[in-house]
Amino acid sequence: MKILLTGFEPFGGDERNPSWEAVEGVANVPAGVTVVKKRLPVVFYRAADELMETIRAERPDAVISVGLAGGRQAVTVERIAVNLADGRIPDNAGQQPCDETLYDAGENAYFATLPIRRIVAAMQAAGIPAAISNSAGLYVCNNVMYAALFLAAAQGLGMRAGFIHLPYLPEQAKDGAPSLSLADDIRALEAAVACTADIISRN
Ligand code: PCA
Repeated sequence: MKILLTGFEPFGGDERNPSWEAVEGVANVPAGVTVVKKRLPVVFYRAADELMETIRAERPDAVISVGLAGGRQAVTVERIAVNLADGRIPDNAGQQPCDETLYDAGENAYFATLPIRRIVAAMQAAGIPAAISNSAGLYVCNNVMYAALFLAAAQGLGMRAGFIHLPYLPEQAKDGAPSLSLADDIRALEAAVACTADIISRN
């Protein structure tokens, strides 16, 4: 079984992005699971294109994409991706779409096909603050989550896909903003991989 994990480069003036650091750190995965890791640019459409190319090349059974949602208190497992791009800040290529449809051929939204509730429960059982989120935002993270689900739906791939947002690292959190350690981020992702692999192996 193959699981693709993606993280992002830093953006918005931050020097670090825990998403890629945590993906890089994932090591403890169930026997029989191969993890492929890919770092994505924080650039609308380019990130999604790179993800879709990697999916075509690697043919994973599941893709778990990861990003930073600074200000959130917990690791959040996203429920839904929407067919819209709207940048609160410019991306790393200076693009700042406003109320733009991502893909004309796509549905308005897709639900994650990862076992999101079980993943949250597994993270909590590991002592990590975790919750379901009902909005992945309208920035590059939503673009990437949407692209994987759109590709899977349009091409009838059996691949499951979804997205996990991480809080700030303690070093990034200013003015009392909530944060989580990189070690906890890594354990959260390992729980997500184990849960996803378990669901796939039962089908
Ligand atoms: N977070 C941004 C994009 C890259 C990242 O790590 C987002 O939530 O859209």
